[in-house]
Amino acid sequence: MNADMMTFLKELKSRLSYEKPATVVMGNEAADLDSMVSAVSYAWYLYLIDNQLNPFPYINIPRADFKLRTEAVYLFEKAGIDIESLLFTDDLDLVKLKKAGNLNLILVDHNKLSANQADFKENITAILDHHSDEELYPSSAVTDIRAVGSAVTLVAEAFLKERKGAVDISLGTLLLGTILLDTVNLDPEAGRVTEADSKAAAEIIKVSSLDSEKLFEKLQFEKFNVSSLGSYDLLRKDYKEWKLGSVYLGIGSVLLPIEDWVSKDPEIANECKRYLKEKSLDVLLAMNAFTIPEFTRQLVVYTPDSGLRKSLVAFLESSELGLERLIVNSAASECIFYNQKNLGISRKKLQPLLKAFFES
Ligand SMILES: [Mn+2]
Repeated sequence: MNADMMTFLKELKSRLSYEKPATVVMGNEAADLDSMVSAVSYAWYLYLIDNQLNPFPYINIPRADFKLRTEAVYLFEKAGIDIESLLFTDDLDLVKLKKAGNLNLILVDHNKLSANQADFKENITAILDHHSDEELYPSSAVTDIRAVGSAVTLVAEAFLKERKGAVDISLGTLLLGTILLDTVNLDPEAGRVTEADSKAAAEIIKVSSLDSEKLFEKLQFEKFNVSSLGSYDLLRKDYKEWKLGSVYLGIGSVLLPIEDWVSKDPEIANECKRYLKEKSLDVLLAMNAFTIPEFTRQLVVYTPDSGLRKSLVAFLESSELGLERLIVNSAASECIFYNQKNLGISRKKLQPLLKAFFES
C-alpha cells in the first residue's frame, strides 16, 4: 500500500464517522507514553495489514492533559507527529460509536477497562498487553498478553515480523524511545527489561540507525523537565486527593525547587487558591522533589482557613518530616514553604500521617 504514517494520522479526523464500523485502538486511562505510542503505532500497523478494519488510535485522556506528559510531547514532536491530528477523549465519542453498533475495541497496555469504560467490555476484539492477565474480556477476543517491559515491544514485534519496511525514522523513534524509557535503557539492573524488549530494540536500531543512548538521555531529561508548565499544570501533573475526616485534601507532586517555582510564578498563592477552589479542597499541599544537585524534598502548605492552617502547621512542624521554614517570597504569605529534611516521607507515607491527624 502507498501510505505513510503521517498521512494516516493526518486523515484520522476526516475519516472519522459514527456511521460505519471502526476499530478503535485504546491505551489505558493513565495514558502514559507506552499507552499512547502503542495506540498510535498499532492502529497504523492494522491499517497497513488491512485498512478495511478502519482503525483509529484513541488517546485515553482529554487533549488538554497531553502537555503534562512532557516526555510524550518531546517524543511525538521528535517523530514529526502533529498532535492536532490525534484523537483524544474530546474528539471521539466511544459511547456514540457503540450505540451505533460500530465499535470494535482493541486494548493496548491494559487488559481491564477502567470503571467508567467497563460497558465497552463486549466490544473488545483484541488485546496487546504486558500487565498480568485479569481475564475479563470476551472469550472471542484475540490476545497477546506477555510480561515484557513495554507494551510497545509487542507492537514492534508485529511490525518487525510483518511490515519491517514501515519502521522508518519516525516510527522507529516512537517505538524505540518508549521501549528505552520503559526498560530504563534496557538495563537489567532496573529489573524491567526482558529478552523480547532487547531484541526488538536492537532490530529497530538496525533498521532505523537511531542513536539509542542519545534518545534515552533526552527522554529521561524531558520526563522531568516541567519548565514549560505553569503553576496550575505543575499542581495537576501528578495529583491525588482524599477526604480525611471532614477535610478534603489534595496533594500535588511537583518536580521543581520551590525557589524556581516562586521566581517563575510570584502569583503562586493565587494559583493555589484557584486550584483549591476548583477542586473544592480545604487544604492543598505540594510536595516538591528534585534531584539536582542532590535529592531534595520540600513542602508547600496552602489553606485559606487560618484556624486549620495553624493546627496543621503545628502538627506538621512537630512531625517526623523534619520541616524547616523556607522564606522565599513575602508576597505569597498564605503559602507556607518548607525544606523537608526527612527524605523518606513521600506522598504515600505522608497521607496516612495526615489521615490520623484529620480524623483525630
Ligand atoms: Mn505499559
